[in-house]
Parts: sequence; C-alpha cells; structure tokens
Amino acid sequence: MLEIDIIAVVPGLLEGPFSHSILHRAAEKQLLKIRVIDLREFGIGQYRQIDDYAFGGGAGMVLMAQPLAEAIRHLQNENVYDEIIYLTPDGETLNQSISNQLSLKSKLLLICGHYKGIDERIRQKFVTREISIGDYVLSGGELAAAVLVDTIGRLIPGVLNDGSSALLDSFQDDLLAPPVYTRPAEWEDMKVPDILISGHEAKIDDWRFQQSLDRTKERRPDLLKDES
Ligand code: 6GU
Repeated sequence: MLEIDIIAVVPGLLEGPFSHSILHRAAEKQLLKIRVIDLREFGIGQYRQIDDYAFGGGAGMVLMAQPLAEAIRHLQNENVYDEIIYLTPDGETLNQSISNQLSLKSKLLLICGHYKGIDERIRQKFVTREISIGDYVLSGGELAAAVLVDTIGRLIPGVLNDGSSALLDSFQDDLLAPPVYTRPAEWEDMKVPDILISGHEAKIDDWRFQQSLDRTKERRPDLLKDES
C-alpha cells in the first residue's frame, strides 16, 4: 500500500484524475491511497489568507510559509513521510527512473505551488525532493502532481491488469514502444505486418525489439546514450 497526500491550492483540479481508470482501480484494490488537502484550510485569519506579495517587489503572489508549515506539521503528526516533494519547474525533471524509485516508498507528501511559488524557507525546512514534469510552465503544481501520481500508481504491483509488474519489465525501459495493430488485419488497403499474424512468438518478440530500437534511434537517440 502506497499512501500519497497532496497539499493543493486548487484541490478541484485533482478530482478528475484520481476518480477514473487505473488510479481509481488502484484505490479500490487498496493498493494506493490518495488524500488531497486544501491549503486554504490552514489559511490565516478571517479570509484564510495563503499568499502574499513577494519581498523585493515584482508581479505575482507567493504562498506564505505559515499556512504551508501548519498543513505539513498537521499531516506529520499522523504520518511519517519517506519524501516531501515540492512540484516546481526548477526541480529535477521527472523520468521513469524517479517514478520507479518513488513507487517503492510507503508514504509521500506532495506540495503543489501556485502563482510565483512558495516561500523559500519551506523548501529549506521541509522539502526533501523537488520535481518538475518538463520544460514548460503550468499555472500550478496540481496537474504536475496528477502526472507524477499516475506514473507512480501504474508501477505498484497488482495495479495493472496484465499480471506483470511494470517495474519488472525493465529491459524495454529506455526504448520507445513498437507499433501496434488490432483487428481488422486489413483496413483501407493497409495491412498489418505479416510477422504479427504468423504466430511465431519468438520472431514477433525479435521484430518488436528491432522496431523499438529503430524507432528510438530515429526519434529519441538521446535515450540510447547511457546515462542512468
Ligand atoms: Cl511541477 N509546476 C509548474 N507550475 N509548472 C511546471 C511544473 C511544475 N513542471 C513543469 N512545469
């Protein structure tokens, strides 16, 4: 069982992704437990303030240290987290290896930023890991958290239907997938490659591997350069 708690500024953004498909099934099977915490509940004063202007000026608001610290400490009273992860464009870029590592943990706390980010002191005091999902700007961390949770969730043994753990079939990890086809075998004059209909399992495996390799060389040669 992997438990993931998520502190969000716009919790509604996380309702859809986690109530459908694979992640929903994972939750039903008690393999994954996701809890979304609304930062606003820890806001200050009558208006439950959670952000303020940046010291030094400039456009954009910054999430204040106090509400975040209260939310984190409140959760820490009842949970011991393996990692406290801040989703931020200046974090380490997410890749499969990071997702594999995180899928082996028991409790994760994700913090979603918004606006101009969160007070730096929260990063220094609580955050153990910072992750970006790519080199582009999202308006907040919630969608990034949904992406991260999806990649982790499907790696938990038993979540996928096919009986194999996605973690174990690592030989293909750094390759793009081969082309796939389904019925009919001929569609608008276009035929499925004969080999796939041949029934020769070993030859099909070889063909798929070669296609993966060719496709990776062609489209993503960077993946073939040893770096993990
Ligand atoms: Cl984690 N957050 C935001 N706001 N933008 C991003 C991101 C995260 N990853 C890529 N862009």
